[in-house]
Amino acid sequence: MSSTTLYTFELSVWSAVAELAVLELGLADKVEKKYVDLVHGENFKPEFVKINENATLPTIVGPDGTVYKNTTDVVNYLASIAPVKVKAATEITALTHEANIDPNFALLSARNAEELAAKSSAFPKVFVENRHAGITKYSSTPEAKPFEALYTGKLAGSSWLLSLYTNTADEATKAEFYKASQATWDALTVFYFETLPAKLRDAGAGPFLGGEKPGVDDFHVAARVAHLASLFGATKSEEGLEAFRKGFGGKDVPVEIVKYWEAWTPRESWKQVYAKTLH
Ligand SMILES: N[C@@H](CCC(=O)N[C@@H](CS)C(=O)NCC(=O)O)C(=O)O
Ligand SMILES: *[C@@H]1O[C@H](CO)[C@@H](O)[C@H](O)[C@H]1NC(C)=O
Ligand SMILES: *[C@@H]1O[C@H](CO)[C@@H](O)[C@H](O)[C@H]1NC(C)=O
Repeated sequence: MSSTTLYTFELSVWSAVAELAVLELGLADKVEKKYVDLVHGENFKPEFVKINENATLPTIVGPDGTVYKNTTDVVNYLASIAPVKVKAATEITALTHEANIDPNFALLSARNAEELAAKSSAFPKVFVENRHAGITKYSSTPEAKPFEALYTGKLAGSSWLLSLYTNTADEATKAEFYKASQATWDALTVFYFETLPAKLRDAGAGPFLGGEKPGVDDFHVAARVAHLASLFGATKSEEGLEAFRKGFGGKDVPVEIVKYWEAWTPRESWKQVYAKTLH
């Protein structure tokens, strides 16, 4: 192996972190991208699970065969080989990955029956169904045998989601799901209205956490703000801030977030990564 391979997907929030990093760090010529269709559960193909036993994107296989299996490791590795030097990760990177603000759970979350019904006739339903079909298919192959624990866990999770999304879950299961969803949105509200604005203020003149140009923290944070806007229905960058305001019930968007959005959206990297749609 001689090149660096990035396993990625165009609708994946965490893959977008790696894709922004590749472009901002001047690595586009050095990194070969391979697409893994998460919407159809292709990340659960045993061939991919052999590479990353967590079956997640982004994943990088370096020239010496070393595998970087989570977003933090992937981006830190990219920064370490880049011709362009940027500010290294701080605790902000870890904050963006806290389990209580998981963006992929936020996508599927529903705080009440109305929200669940709405999502059950939209993209989240398609994702839940196809992903479940993918896990079911790949888990039953002989090649899946060595990874039984992964498949058993993923199948349990996806069966639970499917029961909610096909309205076959019992009342207690639904109530628990609504509660978990509410907790995630409460935590997201704190993150976007308090934690992140405070970190941006502490960063000084900015406009990025990394200073005049984006640093490692900024790749993680940028993908999260883009993803949040998409959860609120924005597909284009121009719609992002209004979607953000409406999505949080009409509360003014913190000025730090407005400035941050305005600093990112004109950049070439952002325009390329979000060319088709915010995600
Ligand atoms: N902690 C992991 C999370 C990565 C992750 O969950 N990625 C999503 C895509 S944004 C994924 O691969 N999901 C696979 C699935 O459908 O379970 C990281 O930081 O890389
Ligand atoms: C794999 O997933 C487990 C459980 O979520 C997590 O603790 C572990 O850190 C993950 N591995 C990597 C390389 O991120
Ligand atoms: C990423 O993977 C590394 C190596 O397996 C692990 O030490 C680290 O805890 C993981 N980080 C996250 C945020 O999952």
